[in-house]
Amino acid sequence: MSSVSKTASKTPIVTRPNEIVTIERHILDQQAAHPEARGDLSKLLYDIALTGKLIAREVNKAGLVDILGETGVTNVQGETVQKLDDFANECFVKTFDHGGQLCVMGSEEVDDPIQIPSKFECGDYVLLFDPLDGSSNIDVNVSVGSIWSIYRRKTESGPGTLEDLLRCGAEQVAAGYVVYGSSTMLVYTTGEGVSGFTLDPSIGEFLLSHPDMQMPKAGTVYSLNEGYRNLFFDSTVRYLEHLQTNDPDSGRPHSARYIGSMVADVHRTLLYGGIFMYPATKKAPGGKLRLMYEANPMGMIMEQAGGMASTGKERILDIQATELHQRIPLYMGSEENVKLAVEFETGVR
Ligand code: AHM
Ligand code: MG
Repeated sequence: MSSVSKTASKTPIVTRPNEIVTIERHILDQQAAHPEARGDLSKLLYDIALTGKLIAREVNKAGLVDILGETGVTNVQGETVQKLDDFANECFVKTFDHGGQLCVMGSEEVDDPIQIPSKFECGDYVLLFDPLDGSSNIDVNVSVGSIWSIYRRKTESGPGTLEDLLRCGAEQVAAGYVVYGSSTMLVYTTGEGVSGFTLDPSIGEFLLSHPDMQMPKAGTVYSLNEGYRNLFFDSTVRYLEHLQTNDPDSGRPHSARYIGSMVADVHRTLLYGGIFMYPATKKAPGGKLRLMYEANPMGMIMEQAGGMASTGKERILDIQATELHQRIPLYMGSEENVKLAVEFETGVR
């Protein structure tokens, strides 16, 4: 492949639905296509929507923090104001620890596995989540998000263990994210394509706004923290130089866009095409982003939308996790763009 096609789409490919479909209805319709399903996965997905709404409500109030009270202190109502990432983490835990569908959870904010309290039943599924990714951006009103993935347990019964959490991304049964932006959107997959829902805050419902999301095969936007250029390995620098070389026939130079909030950067990449990357650096040879909480769920979304997700050398979803908070270099986005990045990273170019 010589380069990314110059006919790459600059407008998102979005099919507008003709009907009003709530996320509940969509989940029910998906479940109906699987008569053998017991409804546990559906219940988990309803609760993801609930958690997204609870966190959206608090994120939207973030700008009022000076009026309502600083985090960590007592506000005028006599309540302690929590840091938003702690609040988001607690929202996930409190929503999911008693439903009977999960046997264990893992959170980017918590060092160890989160067990289901013994007074509640354990179920067949496992939930991993990054409750509020990019939270350092909240003070400047930049979009942040929650990322999650669901697996079937590996152990037979009882409380879940590390074995249930340390998985290969290809085993995910569902994954998605909620982006708290100019509107709140929930995007998810159960392995049958990707659907996007926009929160109508006036009725408190996620409505299907982006059915069957497919990303462009190629795009002309690259997204990474170029401030680390001097720390990148030669293969990455050569790839960047290629993207920046003037070659109008093949659509170069590409444009750079980097928010520094993964959910927002990946969401844009899903809609417009192109590539989002967080490569290995000489300072962080294993990369920064987390395999279980960020790379796997976003990788599944990308693949289900027709894109790719790679470490630069291998498919993200093929990696067997060995540590709960394992980091990984990351290249994800349109198929042509990721293939080209892999060619540079593997020395083919
Ligand atoms: P976090 O989990 O501590 O929020 O870090 C993850 C974030 C991502 O949202 C983003 O892509 C990346 O860190 C930005 O890192 P950098 O500031 O090094 O570019
Ligand atoms: Mg994160």
